[in-house]
Amino acid sequence: MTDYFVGKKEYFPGIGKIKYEGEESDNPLAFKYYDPERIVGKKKMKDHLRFAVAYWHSFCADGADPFGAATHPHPWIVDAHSPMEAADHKIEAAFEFFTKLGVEWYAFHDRDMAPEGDTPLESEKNLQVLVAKAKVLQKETGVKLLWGTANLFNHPRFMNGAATNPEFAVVALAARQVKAAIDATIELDGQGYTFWGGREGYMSLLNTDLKREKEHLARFLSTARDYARKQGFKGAFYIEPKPMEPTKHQYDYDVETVAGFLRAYHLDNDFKVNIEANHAELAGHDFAHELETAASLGIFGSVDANRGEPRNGWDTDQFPNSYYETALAMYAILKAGGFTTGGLNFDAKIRRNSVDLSDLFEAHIGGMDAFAVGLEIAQRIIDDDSIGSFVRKRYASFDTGDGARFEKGELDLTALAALGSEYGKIGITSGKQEYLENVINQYLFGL
Ligand code: XLS
Ligand code: NI
Ligand code: NI
Repeated sequence: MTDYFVGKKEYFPGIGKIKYEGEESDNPLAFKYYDPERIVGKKKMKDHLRFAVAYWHSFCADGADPFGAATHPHPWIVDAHSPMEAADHKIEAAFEFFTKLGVEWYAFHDRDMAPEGDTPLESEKNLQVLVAKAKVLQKETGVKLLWGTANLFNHPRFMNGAATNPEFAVVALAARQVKAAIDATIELDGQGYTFWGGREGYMSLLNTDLKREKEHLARFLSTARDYARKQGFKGAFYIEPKPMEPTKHQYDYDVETVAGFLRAYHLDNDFKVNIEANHAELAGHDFAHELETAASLGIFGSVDANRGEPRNGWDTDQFPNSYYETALAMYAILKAGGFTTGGLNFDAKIRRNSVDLSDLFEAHIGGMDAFAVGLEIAQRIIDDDSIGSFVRKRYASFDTGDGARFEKGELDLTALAALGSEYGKIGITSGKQEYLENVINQYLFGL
């Protein structure tokens, strides 16, 4: 990858390529742990972690919240004379940022990249112009598309949902938008296409036909899948679970719910999950719980790497910084075999009062360092087989003999019950939770 900015304007002046300087460094604009070329296990760090920058948070979100106006003076917007010119500057700023940071992937919604036009056709044309530019920039910089998606939640027309909207005309418009976003994703050689259920859920059961809405969602996803496959899309489709916000109840509540839905509608061959840490927390789950659940069901796909604020009940989308959490997450991801099409997408935003241009860099650097530490720890746990061997032993009675026959379904209830003849010490075995928690802490402090 080359250092890149298009020459018209440098949007992050004074900031060069971010380098790995090691843990002794006190340079805020350097990696302390993320050393992209370093081999961990069998792969380079960068190939394990596959970091992606989220276009929407880093280049569109402006710091506005329900109580106050924008605070981020995006330099790529202030000197533009039209929405298309702003989009053109923004994509140049984005690729400058990706290359300076040394991230090889990005993710975007259609409307992040190109502004909505006055008609569906104009919106599509706007997107095509920016996609053509993105294609050139990808080629020049080596940055690739992790996944694309459509924003089906911002415009007022989607206030009652998109695929689950009670009005058919809105469903058709949503389909038109998804078709264009799939075309864009294919054109940019995206590894995946994500469906986060923006407003696919309900605010009140009193006005909702829940059965029909869920059937419509399944129908919509099947038709999108069929179209994309016909166009030659080989990547993964992801559903991104979230239990609430913006609706009171989102249909894609959590991984287990999504898995049941995918199976019920025979979508599980094409769809996997994109798991977001903050959404796991909103669903009352640990991040690692969602990752392990997905892996156990064979639908682990990609990750939206962020964190919530445990004392707030909403999607604060902060940058990840807890080594404990990244270690447990990377342990789950490595056990699942690592990423194939997916990666760690920073679906995270800097705070409203983070107004220095360098804040965006520092936020990503911290997140990348946190996952680099998590990866190192997870790899050590796997290499030592310290926890894995304990877990295997815990289930060893199913490896041979009657336990193995039970697993294979060779024992009916009468045969199984006949084997349950002793009381004695059976079942009185320690789960060793505290010991295992201590082991994790030992790894965290490098002892
Ligand atoms: C919102 C979601 C969203 C998706 C992409 O909570 O996290 O940002 O990742 O549509
Ligand atoms: Ni997300
Ligand atoms: Ni989110």
